[in-house]
Amino acid sequence: MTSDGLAVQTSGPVAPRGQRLSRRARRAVDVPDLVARARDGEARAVARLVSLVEDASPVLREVAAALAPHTGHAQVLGLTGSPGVGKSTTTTALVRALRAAGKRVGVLAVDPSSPFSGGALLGDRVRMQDHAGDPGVYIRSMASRGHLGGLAWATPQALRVLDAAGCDVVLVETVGVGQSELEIASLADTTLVLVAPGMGDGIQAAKAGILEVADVFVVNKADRDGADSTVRDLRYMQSLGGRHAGPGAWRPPICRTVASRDEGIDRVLERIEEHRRWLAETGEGARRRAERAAREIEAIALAGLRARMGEVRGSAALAALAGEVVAGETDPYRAADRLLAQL
Ligand SMILES: Nc1nc2c(ncn2[C@@H]2O[C@H](COP(=O)(O)OP(=O)(O)O)[C@@H](O)[C@H]2O)c(=O)[nH]1
Ligand SMILES: [Mg+2]
Repeated sequence: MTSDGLAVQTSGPVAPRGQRLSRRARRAVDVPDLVARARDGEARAVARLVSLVEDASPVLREVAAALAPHTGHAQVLGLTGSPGVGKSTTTTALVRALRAAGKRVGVLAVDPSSPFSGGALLGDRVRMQDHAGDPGVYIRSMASRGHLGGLAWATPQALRVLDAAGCDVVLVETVGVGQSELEIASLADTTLVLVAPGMGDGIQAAKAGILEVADVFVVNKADRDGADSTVRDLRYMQSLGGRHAGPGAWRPPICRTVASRDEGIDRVLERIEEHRRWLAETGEGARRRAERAAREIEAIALAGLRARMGEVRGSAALAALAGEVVAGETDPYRAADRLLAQL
């Protein structure tokens, strides 16, 4: 927290996970009060709730239940792309424009690649100070701390907090490294894929399947040489088809921006608005949200299953099954079925 109460927090690199957890666990939490204060726009309460869900606090379930009735309002925008392409700069510019339009905005900066090095996050944080003191903006940097399914697990929960706190738009920035952009695409209503000239991004994009996740392409750093050929590369790859082929399909527009000078940002917002309307008119928006919820349930169920498997490990029941397999009395598949049936 900054002294003015803005929810700028960099978690993860600050203290080891265990330490944070135990310190928090010792403090009693009045969840209904916290949620009420968050809904009143109290940044401190919002930050606390995000910490609770991020740390998988014992009150996580109570928090999730208390938030549920207040969610479903926020428009979620994902920004992804290679490091250095200008995601944070674009996020800042978008926040500025959205604030000018009177929207309440949340930002989640997720860095799944570096749980311990705070460098990039700190850079984000400093830039985001542009918005320090503005009570209509919540900003949160999250590190996934390397635990299994970190991004998949914590980010949707943090999104719920910002949604329930009354954000009209939540921007989620994540480094485009393989799996994470797929995760972010499933989180977001609209996914912006950023590329920049001279980074070989066009080709990389095709390889990483980025074409599939983009709803809007942003060619940032359009002040640099090569922007035209980057746009051409993207157009060419689009012409090769994919999920965007066919009548009524959404064809991701390509926008040019100079985010560091706020150029082209209004166009990007117009395209996002067009996509929002398309999502509503075609029912694709509802479908995406349902899929998002299904994946979330799946992830939580899997985590539960994994935890129970942990309890089974070393148990007499498992030892007995292992004995049967060793003795040739059963095979490992049937043994696993029996184990699952017991869970
Ligand atoms: N020339 C130019 N530089 C930019 C532009 N947008 C961002 N940058 C710079 O590119 C660098 C990386 O930007 P950043 O937003 O941190 O990228 P991120 O890693 O994708 O979040 C910073 O030094 C920015 O100032 C732009 O439109 N033009
Ligand atoms: Mg960044």
